[in-house]
Amino acid sequence: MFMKQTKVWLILTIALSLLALAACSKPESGAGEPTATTGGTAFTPKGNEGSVTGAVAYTGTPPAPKKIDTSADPACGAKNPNLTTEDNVVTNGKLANVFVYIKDGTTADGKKITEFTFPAPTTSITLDQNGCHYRPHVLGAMVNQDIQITNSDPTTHNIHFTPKSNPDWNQSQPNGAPPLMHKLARAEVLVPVKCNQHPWMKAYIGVLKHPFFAVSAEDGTYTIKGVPPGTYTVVAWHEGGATGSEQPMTVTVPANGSAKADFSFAGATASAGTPSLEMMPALEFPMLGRH
Ligand SMILES: [Cu+2]
Repeated sequence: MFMKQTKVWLILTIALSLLALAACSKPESGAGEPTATTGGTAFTPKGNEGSVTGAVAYTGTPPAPKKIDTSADPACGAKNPNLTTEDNVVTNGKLANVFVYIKDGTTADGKKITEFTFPAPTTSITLDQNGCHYRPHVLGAMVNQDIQITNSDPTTHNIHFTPKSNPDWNQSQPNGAPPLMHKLARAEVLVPVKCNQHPWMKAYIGVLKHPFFAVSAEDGTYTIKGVPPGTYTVVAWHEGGATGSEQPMTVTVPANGSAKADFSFAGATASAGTPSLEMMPALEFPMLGRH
């Protein structure tokens, strides 16, 4: 009799524990809530961080930027009569708008860089619609970082994020409307952004769980700061074709030092790497991401 009761209580206790576990592991319904702090170890700088730096070259003759026909919206032509395509911004053989980021690797003390967690920055990044094109054309954001979208034009834009791992999102923003805010809960390189009013408008946002990314400037240079010493795969992404092209490179960042990673692109495809078919959910762990 006593044994029987104990058994019943035992079964009940196990059942209740399982129920409690199930409740805890339910996906969060509060979209946009910070997810960067779940799982993994919080990254703590040790004061010996270094950097990855380099320049992105464009070999050969880049295709000349094409003039964009803005006649569909006279306000665009009036404000920006010489609007041109921005897929290859080349100055003296250097390529701008290349998104360079740490995709993978291990710190000097043997920890996977992808297993650290980082809080989303409290500062927002801004994507401006100005002269009927996006400024900047390529930008990076951290998971759950606020992206502020401003309209500096005397016309209506309808910004449209078209991600693969994050929800589709679009908003109309008339002239003079307050900034829109948006954020992406999952890592994705890169999220294409378009405008439903002006089909030529394009921007790309690289979204990562860590802050180790940069975009090449007009002189092709970039610097990724605050990188813990270690050996990493650094990837340079440049738009073109359906999903852009990627070039990986292995670098070792010394303590308090700098690793150099120069890249070179040519034409529509990368000269060293191969065109990438994956719009990679970099550093994205679907199972963890659901929590
Ligand atoms: Cu627009």
